[in-house]
Order: sequence, then structure tokens, then C-alpha cells
Amino acid sequence: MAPTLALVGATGAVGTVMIDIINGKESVPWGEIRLIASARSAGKKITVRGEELTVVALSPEAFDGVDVAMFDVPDEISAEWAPVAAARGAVAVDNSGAFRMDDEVPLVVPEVNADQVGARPKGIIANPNCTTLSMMAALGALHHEFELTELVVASYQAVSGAGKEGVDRLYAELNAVAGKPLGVKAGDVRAELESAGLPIADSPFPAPLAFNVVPSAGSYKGDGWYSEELKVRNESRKILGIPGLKVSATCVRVPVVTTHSLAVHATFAREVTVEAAHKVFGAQQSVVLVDDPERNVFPTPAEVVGADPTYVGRIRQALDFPNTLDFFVCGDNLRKGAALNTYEIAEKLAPEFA
Ligand code: 11C
Repeated sequence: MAPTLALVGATGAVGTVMIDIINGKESVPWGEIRLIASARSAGKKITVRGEELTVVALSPEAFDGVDVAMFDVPDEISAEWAPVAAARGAVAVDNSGAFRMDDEVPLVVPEVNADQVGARPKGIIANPNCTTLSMMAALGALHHEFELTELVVASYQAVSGAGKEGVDRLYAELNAVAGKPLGVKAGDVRAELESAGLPIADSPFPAPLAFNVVPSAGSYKGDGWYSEELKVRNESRKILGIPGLKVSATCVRVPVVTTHSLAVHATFAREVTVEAAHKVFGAQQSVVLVDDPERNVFPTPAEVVGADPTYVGRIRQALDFPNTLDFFVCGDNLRKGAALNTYEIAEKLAPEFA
């Protein structure tokens, strides 16, 4: 019998993208697809692959008969309910941060470490943070060939990483400043937002996003580091299987709706050239090379949004650092960065239950 797939958080932002991904597939390996959400959303009707499904409330019984349960919910909901799903016999594929650094939970990017889906003593597999994920297919391919030893990244993160609240805030700010000659005097954007009834105290971001960039993502963790920067370091090490990898990240929020970008400075144990990197990326199904600087051809988030692959460009040899490449990566943080990677892991599991 074809396996049963559940989607927990079916009505949320990532859950909605997940349903789009499932609907866009030519074929899927699933028999039943079950949509699960909070009691507030239970009863809602959503069409999946031509069939109108009714969302059921999250409960232990909702996992009965489920083989694979994908979780796109906040950390605390996953922390409580992924073990419940696992106890009921499902494999939980969790997109939250609740289990990523648990030694008994593999952190999987199928292009890099698909072999780890079987090593899941807790019945849980974690999906990485969208910032880490946005560069991982490209970085993993280079690591495989040249052995990564050091990684320095700066992120340019879209507001949808902070959820619907982040997107609503950016649109509201842009609306409030539209057509006004702002960004020319310190504090003028902040003052304009205040007078438009949009004080920063009410924003999910600690500074204006309009006409601005904000060097903070996630929560402050002490010693100068924000949570996103620590996640990039810890998760990259775990996914690539390099516990001692030297990593330094600076995560920055930018006025982009969806698609994270990263400027990557990667050092390898072996000699690497731009030509060799082009060849490696060219052989990757999920990496698209957009790299013709003479013609100003490179990836940008506005042109990558909605796409599944990781886009890479601006590849160059660092002038003063041996065995080092600098490049620019764009990846849709809601697709490969969240829903798509989770779904790809789920599909890898399907044959176990067929
Ligand atoms: C952001 N990367 O852009 C975050 C969102 O650990 O799954 C995802 C947070 C996470 O704000």
C-alpha cells in the first residue's frame, strides 16, 4: 500500500508552500495525504492534487496510520508533537529548530547527506535553517571535491524568514515611505514611520527596513552573536560532517520579501579554480550557474524567488587567500530553504513504507 503522508502546520506560510510543491509534482509516492493544524484551523478545506481535504486538529490520534509526518510549526510545537508522531510510528521530518543539534537526530540536505535519513534513533529527522540551506547544495558540492576548511559568510535575508509578520511590516513600511525623499538624514525614515503609526517598537525588526539594511537576524545570544549566525555555524558543521569547520557569519536583514542571498568566502584544503567550480556546479541538478560578470549576469533574489534550485554567481578566486573562492548564492527561503527540503527528505523515506 502507498504510504501515508501528514503535513503538520498545513495552513501556515511554509505549509502553504508545501501544498503548492505537492500540487506541482507530476507524481507523488503517497496514498493518503493528511493535513493537520491547530484546533483553530481544523475544518478548513484545502485542495491537494485535485482532492478537497479537510484539515484535522493536532492530536495524538491524528498520527495514527501516518508513515511520514512533516512539521512546519514553531519550535515549541515541534518539540512537543514530533516525539508524539514518532511514538505513534511515523517518521517526523521537522523544519523547526527544536531538534537540529540533537546528536540523535540527523540534519539532512539530500544533496549533501541523504545517507543519514536511516540513522534516526528518535524517529525524527531535522531540516536545517533556511539561511544555512540557501547555500548548502552549492557548498556541499564544492566540499565534496575540494574539502572545505574555512567558511566566512554574510547573509542578505528576506523578511519572509521572519514569517507573515515580517512581510506585512515591510509592505507597510514601503507604503509609508513611498515617493518621499527619505534616507538622506539620520533618523528620517524612523521618524516618518513613527508619524505614520509604525513605531519600531511594534516591528519584528529592531530598525527600519525601508531604505535600510539591519545587521540582526533571529534573537541576540550574547558575546555579540545573533541566533542566525550561530545556526549557520553549527548547522553547516553538522550537515557537512566537519565538526571543527572554522565558520564566521554575519546575518543581515534586507528589504526583500522572499529569497535569501549569501556572500560566501570559502577556503579549501585543495587547489580550486573558477573553472573547476563551474564544472562542479554544472554537474549539480539543484544548482543553477548564473555567472557572466562581463555582461552583468548574476543571480538576484528578485529573479530567483519562486524557484527550487540554488542560484550561484560572481564566482572568483580570492586575490589574497590561497585555495579560496568568493561567490554569491540566492535561494528561495520558503522553498529549498524550508518546504522543499523537508518534502525531499519525506520522499527519500517513502520507499521504506511502500
Ligand atoms: C530567518 N532563517 O530568515 C530565519 C527563519 O531556524 O528555522 C528560519 C528560522 C529557523 O529569520
